[in-house]
Amino acid sequence: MPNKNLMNVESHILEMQRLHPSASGDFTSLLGDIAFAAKIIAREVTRAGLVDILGSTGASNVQGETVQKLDDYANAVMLKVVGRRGQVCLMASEELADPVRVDIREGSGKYVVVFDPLDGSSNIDANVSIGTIFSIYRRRSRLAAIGDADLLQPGRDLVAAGYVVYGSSTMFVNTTGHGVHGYTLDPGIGEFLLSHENIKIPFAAGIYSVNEGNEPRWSPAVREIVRRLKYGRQESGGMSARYIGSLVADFHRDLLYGGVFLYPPTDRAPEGKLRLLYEAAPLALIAEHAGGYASDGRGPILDLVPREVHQRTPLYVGSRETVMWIEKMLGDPTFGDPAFGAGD
Ligand code: P6P
Repeated sequence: MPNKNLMNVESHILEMQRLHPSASGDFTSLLGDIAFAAKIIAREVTRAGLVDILGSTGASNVQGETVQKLDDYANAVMLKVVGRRGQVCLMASEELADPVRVDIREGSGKYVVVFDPLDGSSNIDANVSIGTIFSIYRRRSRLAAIGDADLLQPGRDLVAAGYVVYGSSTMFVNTTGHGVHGYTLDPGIGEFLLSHENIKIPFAAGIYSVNEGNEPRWSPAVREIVRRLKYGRQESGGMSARYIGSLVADFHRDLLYGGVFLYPPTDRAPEGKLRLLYEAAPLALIAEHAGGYASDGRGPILDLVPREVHQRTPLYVGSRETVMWIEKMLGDPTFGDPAFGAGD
């Protein structure tokens, strides 16, 4: 095996694809395209303060959220770069109301890609880390009959998923089914170099990440769960609170250090705020392939079959022991109900 420190993302994925003798190279080149798009986005994110790209376009997206100029830019880059070589037949984006069919003049059109081009963009002006999240599914239908069956697939059927975090450095983290690996961008040579091989998330969390400003809007059970995370449970003492309000940055830290990220339902958002297809499912795949777990409070995120492209879901993701405990508590109808004591 060549010197791993000089392994860029393309060659590392190629190395892993050797495990699939029938691989055509489409998958490897698709991931290479996503890495290329990430470098272009990283360049603009890094210099956003220097050119007139900061701030809002004034428009709003399908979510009703103000679209930041960098959102627009990142979305355009992903649409233009990803699948430009015929590997992709269909794309969906947080920034687009409807999916986009890719005109396959040549190539297999074997894959479907869904993405959040720039998550956490409300933090752009404050120079807080933001990120791109993506999922790759295999097309299920004939090219002429592409539709929801190809797009609305459960996370369990993902062939790859990952994110790019634009922070103190730019890091590309993904899984193609052979472990979770992180690649750090060396701007001097414009390459993502393997820096975090085979990431494993600690079994028990030491950090909890949740917007505690929403506490008045949570159920009694969720309030009791967060209270326990803070004050300690039998198995472990209280945890540290870390919350940036940028999903990719919060998730990335919890993945590396061992933590649990929670976005529970509220009275305003009974299905939660985060989107299943291009936020929860790809991060759930990363978490599970790193030894963690992701739940919607009732069961595995990866088993959920989306009903529509922008569907939201509650999300509890991170260290396996802690997320499993949360899911168990939420499954107990008496937990957190004052009439039954604080539960457990
Ligand atoms: P809240 C950013 O807008 C985002 O979609 C995620 O990146 C982040 O985790 C979440 O919303 C933060 O939401 O309600 O805590 O501000």
